[in-house]
Amino acid sequence: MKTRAAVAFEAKKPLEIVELDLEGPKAGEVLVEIMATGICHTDAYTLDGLDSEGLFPSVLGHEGAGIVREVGAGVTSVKPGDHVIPLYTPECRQCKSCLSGKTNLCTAIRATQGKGVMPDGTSRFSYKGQTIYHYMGCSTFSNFTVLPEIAVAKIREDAPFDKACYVGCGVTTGVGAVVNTAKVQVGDNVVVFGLGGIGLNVIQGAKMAGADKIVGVDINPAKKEWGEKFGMTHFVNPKETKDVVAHLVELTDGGADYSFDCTGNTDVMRQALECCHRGWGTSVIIGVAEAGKEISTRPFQLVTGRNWRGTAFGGAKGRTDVPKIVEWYMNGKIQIDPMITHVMKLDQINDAFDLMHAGESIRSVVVY
Ligand code: NAD
Ligand code: AHE
Ligand code: ZN
Repeated sequence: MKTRAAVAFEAKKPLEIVELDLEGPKAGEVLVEIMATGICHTDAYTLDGLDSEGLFPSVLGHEGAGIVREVGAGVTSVKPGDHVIPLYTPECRQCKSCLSGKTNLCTAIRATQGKGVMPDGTSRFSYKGQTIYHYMGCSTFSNFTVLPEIAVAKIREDAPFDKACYVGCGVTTGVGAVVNTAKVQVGDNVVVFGLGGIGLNVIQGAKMAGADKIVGVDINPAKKEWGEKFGMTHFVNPKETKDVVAHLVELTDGGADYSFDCTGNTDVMRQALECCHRGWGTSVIIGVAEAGKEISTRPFQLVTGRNWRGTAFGGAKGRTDVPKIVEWYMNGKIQIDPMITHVMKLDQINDAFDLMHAGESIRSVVVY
């Protein structure tokens, strides 16, 4: 079949809207009509050529929602007409990682996913006979896409696609980092670096968990008002603060119980660790750093009890947890609507990247 898609033909070049050829689903795969997709900073990072796994030409996008239109042989968990969210972190429930109960990082198809192909080693997308690669196993910047069955979460049918798509990455990552990874407790003090599409979800997760102080840190002063909408109690602008770490330690009465990096900047990651409380504070890295970057700190920071860890997709097990997060949204436990600042058609998708880089959007959503 044909599908309209925004294709990343080369790094650092705008996406091009073209008609691609799309092969139907093979065994264990499903064809999904994407109804809406968010644009996450990770898409921009890959398009900017900063991802060591980045492949071109490819169809980016990993934050979508849509409807199953066709299933391949052997598919049993979903059927045509089901509403689903594509999962860049699948859940096979059979691999060592899934069975461990210790991680959400299913390994069933990770190797082929990183190579931009389906589990059988081939791509379903092509353009004028040339292979176009999949991205993070999702490729939601295409109106139709093919996904392995284990990489779709079935959601309730009354959830609006233009909001539910955000659960495909940003909402789950931010809220999940708080509830699944850090397991923030009532009364904890939390510091969040980077108040974008992820950081604001960390803030709303921390508020939901009953955190006491929720300190937001951002170099963009406009983010103060944004943080306050979701439960931030204090705002720090590093550009106006002499010693950010010392200031945060003082604000949190000795240091954060939990801090979160949502910037992808390795210098910020160090500050996030070092503002944690001596003896127990834990810093969670969410931000994705550009290829070649490394984190550093004095080992003394760890010797004296600070913990450094990271999280992907908020530690969420996709097929199990994503439908629950959609429920939380539908029941009013978490907010999504105010964070979706821009809604556009596919042919305007490059504007979404410009808005993100200019710090003018929280989330842009393309509706097909
Ligand atoms: P975004 O562009 O919406 O937000 C980034 C925010 O960080 C902006 O508000 C910006 O002003 C702020 N910022 C930038 N430099 C800063 C600095 N030096 N100090 C303080 N604040 C600073 O991006 P996003 O979509 O929220 O994504 C944030 C990061 O999380 C990206 O690196 C993205 O790739 C990553 N991410 C990771 C996961 C995961 O599973 N681990 C999932 C989604 C996104
Ligand atoms: N491909 C990059 C790493 C990118 C990365 O860390 N991706 C996160 C999700 S970001 C979503 O916006 C992730 O899930 N990581 C776990 C995984 O298995 O990819 C690189 O550095 O090579
Ligand atoms: Zn993302």
